[in-house]
Amino acid sequence: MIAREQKGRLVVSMRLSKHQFHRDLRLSSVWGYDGTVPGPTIEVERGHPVAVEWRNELKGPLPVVVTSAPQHADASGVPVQCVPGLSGGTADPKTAAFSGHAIVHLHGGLTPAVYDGWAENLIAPGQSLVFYYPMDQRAALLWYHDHVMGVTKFDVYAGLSGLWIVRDEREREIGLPEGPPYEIPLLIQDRNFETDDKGQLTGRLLHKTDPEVMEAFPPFTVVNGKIWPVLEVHQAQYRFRVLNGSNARTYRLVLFKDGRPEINRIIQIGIDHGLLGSPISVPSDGLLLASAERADLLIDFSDLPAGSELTLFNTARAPFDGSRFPATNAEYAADLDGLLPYPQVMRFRVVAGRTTPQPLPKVLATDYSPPILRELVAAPHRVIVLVERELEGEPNMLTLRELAPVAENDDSEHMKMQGMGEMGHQWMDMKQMHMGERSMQVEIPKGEISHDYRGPTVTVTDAGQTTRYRVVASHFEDTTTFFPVLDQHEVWQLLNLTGDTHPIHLHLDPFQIISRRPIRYKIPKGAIEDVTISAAVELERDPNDTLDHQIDDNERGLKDTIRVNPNEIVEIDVRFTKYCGRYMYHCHILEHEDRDMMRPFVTMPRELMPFMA
Ligand SMILES: [Cu+2]
Repeated sequence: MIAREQKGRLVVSMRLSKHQFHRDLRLSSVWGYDGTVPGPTIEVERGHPVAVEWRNELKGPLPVVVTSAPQHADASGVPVQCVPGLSGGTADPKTAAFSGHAIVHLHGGLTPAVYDGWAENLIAPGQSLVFYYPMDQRAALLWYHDHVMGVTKFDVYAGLSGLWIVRDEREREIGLPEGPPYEIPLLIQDRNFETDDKGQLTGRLLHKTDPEVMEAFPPFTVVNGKIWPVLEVHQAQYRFRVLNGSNARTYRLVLFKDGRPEINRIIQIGIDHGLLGSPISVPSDGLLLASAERADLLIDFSDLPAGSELTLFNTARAPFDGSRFPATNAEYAADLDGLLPYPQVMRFRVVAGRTTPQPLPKVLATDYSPPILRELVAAPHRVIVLVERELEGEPNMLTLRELAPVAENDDSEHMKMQGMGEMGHQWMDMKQMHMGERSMQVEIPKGEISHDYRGPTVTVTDAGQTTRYRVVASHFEDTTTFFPVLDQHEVWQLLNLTGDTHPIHLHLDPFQIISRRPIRYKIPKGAIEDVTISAAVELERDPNDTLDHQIDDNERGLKDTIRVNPNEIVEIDVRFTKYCGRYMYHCHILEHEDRDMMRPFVTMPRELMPFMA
């Protein structure tokens, strides 16, 4: 669907329809944009606004059986998530009662807040909304998907996602393939299916979790709506626009031919928000993509004889925790305990028809530069801890807990409070703290600083200096504490106190990663309450930690989703540029986002800050 050909005015209807995920599988009922899975790929031109009328013509019930199996593994020890069927679970009646409320978010879009798809602003069946997308942003692969509060995991699983490509002149100067046949989007997802009394697949979509794993990790990999597809390619260079659109699964993609990885056949030129500064190789273990991450890849098949076959494997265990797997063993990556029964993703079959690839310039993007650390020292810092709370008899609760510093009782020198800076009246105080070589300031929301606070705290110790924090917000509906000022750089620090990797996504502008470092932490027994938490975090490596905590080359660019691994702090350079209003940031594991790893922030024009009493 090319916006230009429709004068920038598009109509997309969300509809109940039928889709065949595999030629040997019966038809599945789906909810799809224009009734297709994935939805139509929308192509737009930078600087040419697009209006989309999103029509909700969905009919309930949800075309997905939702169940939580009573056991993690069956009698033979196979985890139930690795097999089709309900595995003794019963269909959840609450989800079967859905009538089809929806809301659309354009992921990666620089979109005014009213059109961003706030999770509670729903379009009921029979209603429609016209969303206006300015498209004043660089070329990139974006995607649109449902974002309804609490049930995004089911709506996206039912089929509500599609790709959105922004094009610009820089990509044309470079001479990159645009459109068929040599540019091909690959939307990777995973799905499971119900079985009948005889154990035969019915085709009906199944979202299955279990008592030990709250995320659905379905066994069948789906690319562009097809399980394990084969793509015929000419002896030519192709451009693949890859998106991980799965609910929860992280992929580590390894291209294989004749029993060996062919990592060097792939050149990566772009990430979430478009072109990198220069072409790079993908990591030697393979290309990691957590939910919502994108990669722009060139793969050259021009040297291969017709009839050659290459297979794309996934080697990432689930739930993903950042651990490595050697690319050379990708064929044998199947791992039931790692909820990866089939590492196969797709296959490429080379057919006759040779073209010589165009040489690629050494410089790709010229419109951004890496973060300048010394300029960020004085930037406002925001601290967020990722916390998992275990609950009896129900799935765990995950939260993004926003922290504010509290004064030390002993008033030690590094905690000395400072007066308000040039920030305006929004912030009452600033505090100096030291992290390694750098000295930085923490912004404290007005009214949040407390010299006499005696409750649970999170302490963060770096190079002998300790800062105490308390939680000021945990759940989505808690008060808003983040009010970023437009055009001002901020440092957001994400500290992962859980055992899994979380891809954290910010709506609106892209950001850049500054650092990724190991942490160790202690949480006393019972110290994770609904809102509060006590924890002692040190910015040093845990002796049992085997991760390298490196920043991959393909993370040094404009990102909107960043992986935060276990035992890790990730710092990102955030700057919102244009649109004011209420947006969300969240974990992009949809089961986490829905429960309750999502928080609001409000972007503000500087001149209004003094009036934010
Ligand atoms: Cu998460």
